[in-house]
Amino acid sequence: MTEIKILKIGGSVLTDKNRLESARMDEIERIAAEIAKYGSGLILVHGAGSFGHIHAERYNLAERFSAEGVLETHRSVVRLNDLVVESLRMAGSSPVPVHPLSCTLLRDGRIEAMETEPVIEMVNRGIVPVLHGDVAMDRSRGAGIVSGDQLVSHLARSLKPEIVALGTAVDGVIFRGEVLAEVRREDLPKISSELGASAGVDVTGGMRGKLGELLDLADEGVGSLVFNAEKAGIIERVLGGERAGTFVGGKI
Ligand code: IP8
Repeated sequence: MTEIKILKIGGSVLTDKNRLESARMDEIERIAAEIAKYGSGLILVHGAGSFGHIHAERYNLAERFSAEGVLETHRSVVRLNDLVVESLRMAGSSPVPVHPLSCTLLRDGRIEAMETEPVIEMVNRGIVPVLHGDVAMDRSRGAGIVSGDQLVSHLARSLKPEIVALGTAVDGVIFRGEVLAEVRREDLPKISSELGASAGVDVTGGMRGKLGELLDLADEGVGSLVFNAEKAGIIERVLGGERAGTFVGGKI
C-alpha cells in the first residue's frame, strides 16, 4: 500500500468567510499548483468557508432537521469542491471528488461509519481524493455537520498516515502572541481561554474545534501539524516532512 499523507486546507484560506460563496481563486490555484508538484500518496480534505457555514447557519442545521437545508448546504460545499478539483486537474494532478454526505454516517455529530475503502483504492492508483467538510445524515439528529477536521481525524485514525497537516490562515496555535511549537493535552487548560473563534460564520468551532479533534487523534499516537497555508511554498515543505507551525501531540 502507498504511504499516505493527509493534507487539509481550511475554508478561511480558500474563501472569503465574510462573503457568501466567494472563492479566493488565486489562492486555490496556487495551492493546486503546489499540490500537483508534490506527487502521489495524498488525500486532500478542504474546509467549507463561506460555501457551507452560512447555509448551515441559515437553516440552523445543528438544531433542527431540514431536508432543504441538507440539500442547499451540500450543494454549496460541492460548488467549492468543484473549483478545487478543477484547479488541481488544470495544475496537472489527478483529483476526484469524494463527498462525505454519500459515504459517512454520524451519531450525535460524530462519525459513526465511513466508507474509506474507495479512498484507499484511489490513492493506490495515483488519484488524489478530494473530501470536504459537509452535511451528513445523523442517526440521532437527522442531519449534522461533519467538519473537515473531523474527517481528517477519522481518516488518520484508521489509515495511520505518515503525515497529517492542516493548513490554516494563521501561523499555528497562538498563545499570548507567540506561535506554539508544540501543543499536548496537558497544555489545554492553560491555553484554551485564548483559542480564538474563526473569522466570519463558522458552525464547527474554529481553532478550538480543530485542536479538540487533533488532541483526540494525538491520544491515539498520531501527531499532526497546524501551519499557515497562505505562505507560498509551505505545502510542499510540510508534505516533505518539515515541522512548520505547531505540532499537536503524539508522534509524527
Ligand atoms: O469548514 C464545515 O466544514 P469545515 C462544513 O471544515 C459545513 O468546518 C457544511 C458547514
